[in-house]
Parts: sequence; C-alpha cells; structure tokens
Amino acid sequence: MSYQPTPDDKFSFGLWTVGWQGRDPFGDATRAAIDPAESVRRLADLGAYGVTFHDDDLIPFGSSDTEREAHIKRFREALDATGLIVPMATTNLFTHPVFKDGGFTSNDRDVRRYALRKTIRNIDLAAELGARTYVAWGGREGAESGAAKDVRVALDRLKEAFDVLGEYVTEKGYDLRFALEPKPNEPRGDILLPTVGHALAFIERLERPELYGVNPEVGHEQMAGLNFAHGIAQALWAGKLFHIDLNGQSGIKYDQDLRFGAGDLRSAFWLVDLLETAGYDGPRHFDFKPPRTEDYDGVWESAAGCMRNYLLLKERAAAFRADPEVQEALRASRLDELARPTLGEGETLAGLLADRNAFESFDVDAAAQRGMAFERLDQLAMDHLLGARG
Ligand SMILES: [Mn+2]
Repeated sequence: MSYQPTPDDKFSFGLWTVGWQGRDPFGDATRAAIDPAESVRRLADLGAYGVTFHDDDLIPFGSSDTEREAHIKRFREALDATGLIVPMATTNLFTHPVFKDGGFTSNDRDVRRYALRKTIRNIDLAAELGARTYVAWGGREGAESGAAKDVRVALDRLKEAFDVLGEYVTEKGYDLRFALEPKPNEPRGDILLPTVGHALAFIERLERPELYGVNPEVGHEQMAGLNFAHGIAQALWAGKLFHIDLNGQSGIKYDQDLRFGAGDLRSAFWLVDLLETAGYDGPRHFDFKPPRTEDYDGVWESAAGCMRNYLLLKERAAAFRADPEVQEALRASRLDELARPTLGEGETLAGLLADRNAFESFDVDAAAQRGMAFERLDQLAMDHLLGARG
C-alpha cells in the first residue's frame, strides 16, 4: 500500500495549525508568520484535500473592508490554483482581550452581541467558500471561580446564541451545519460543554437539534482522561459526528496538539478502526501544532506525518479486521452475541418475564465461569498494530 495521501482520503488542515508560530505561555514565536496562500499550496502538494480557517487566521483582526476583500481574494486564488476546498470554517472568539470572559456567554451583554455579529459575518464567508460545517469551540466560555459564572444562566445564553445562529443559516438557506467542539479546560480553568457527552446532551435542548453535531478533538477528550474512541462511537451512534479534529496527546496534561499518531498510539489505532468501519465520510481534519522546536521544514514534515500515520493505521486496522484468526477471536469473545437483541424477535416483556431460563433456572455460577477471551483478541490487535502479522 502507498502511504501517499490523495484528495480521496479527505485530509484537511486548519490554517492555524501549520501557521502556528510557536508562541506559548512561556515563550515567544519561534517561526515567522506564513502567508495563508502559501499554506494552501504546501498542503495541496502534500496531498490534502481541504483547508479550514478561523476568521482571524485569514483576515487579521481589525482589517478594513478593503483589506478584508484583498485577503479573501488572495485565498480564493490559491484555492482555485490548487483545487483545495474549504470543508469547514470557524470563529475566533478567544484571542482578542474583549473575549476574556467568553463570547456567547460573557457576563458582558455587549460582548455577547458582538460575538454573534462576528460569527454571523464569518458564516457568510464560510457559505460563500462552500463550507458545509461550521465549528464552534468555546474556549473562553467558562470560569476560574465559583460565583463568577452562573452556569445554568450561561447555558441559557449559549442556547440562545446557537438558536440565533441556527435561525440565521435557515433563513439564509445555507447548506451549513454546526459542530460543537468540547474541551474540559485551557484556556479557561473550566470550560462549558467539557466533553462530547455534555455537548450531545446540550444539543438536544436546542430549537433545531438537527442542525447541530459535535467536532470532538482527540486531545481534548484525553485531557479529561476519557476514551476517545468510545466518545466518537457514541457521537456516531447519535448521528452527530459532523466533523473530527485529529491530533495526539500524552495523557492528562496541558493541550499538547501533537501530530496525529503521536501520544496514545493504541487509542489512535482504535479510532481509525472505528472511523473506517463505521461509515464516517466526513473530513479527516488535523488540528495539531507542529512543536515550536521545528523550522518550516519540520512543520511540513509534521503535517505529512499526520496523514501518513492515519494511512498506516488504516492499513493496520484493515489487516486486523481481515485476519481469519481475528474473526475467530471476535466470535470467541462473543461480539456476534452482543449484536443480537437481548429479547428474541417478536418477544415481548411478558415473554422475558415468563422465561424461566432467563432467571429461575439460569445457572448464574456456570455463566460466571465463562471466560471472555478478550486478552487473546487484544494481543492480536497489538500484533497487527506493531506489524507482527499480515
Ligand atoms: Mn487541542
């Protein structure tokens, strides 16, 4: 198999990923700024199919209308020249100091109104550029102290904001859905909608729930100590995996944004196995930060590595699923039995209650003795992941 990505692989990158200059809380930028048009060309050369952006990545905050048009024109020309598409766009409601207490949930009402207007302006641009997904990451929607944020009221404001945005895209007739991106903390001490589960529950309270899904990020769930593949499986189960942010993270610590495949490799293997077998057909979007140790050669190396690791894991996961010994091990672990409904076909609750084999004469101790054979199954996965089989 070739590990050279093609547009069919649907790999996309944010302008802010390869464009990250390496500024962190302790140190200045280690790389010069890069022209978004140059990022578009380099990503196309590497085999990506899409590029995504926050409004401020493309149009520096405070640009005049004329400057704004010039930035958009330059970007469009790069897209046209390379064939790269814009599958997703998002709003920066976190960098400018005005958003220090959040955008949609700032206690300052003027800021909330401004945040909505800033978002709507970029939604127009997203629609114009053909984006189908609008991501919302509320990194500043949160608090560092208890009384500072009435969380129930803040959730009212967050619902209000998303309902207004849903009304806007509906009125405009845009073919655009929202993907909410959970994160437990950083930059705020505690962020609202901290995990995939919180976001899924919130979405069901919105006026047009069908317009909203999630954009889970590998590292964000792992920062909360959660199993990313399990979160993704639940989002898929709910029909809500609208987009995904792939990167790497080593355990519960600051948001590392390593290239995909770095950090928890086994978790990455199960994630790719899931995405490739569950019928997810959206972008494979990388939201990572090339470490600030790297010059631009290292940045492109890192971006290429994200895609290469995805393709390597895709191949390894496919070999795992195709292996007859694995299929036998899956049966030994009774995955086929898990797929069978617990009640028989046409059986009613009364049938279950009348079934003496289900309770009165069920041999609990004998059932308790049956091994699940999960260790053999998991070792087969490890063998495939490490290239020791097929
Ligand atoms: Mn992150």
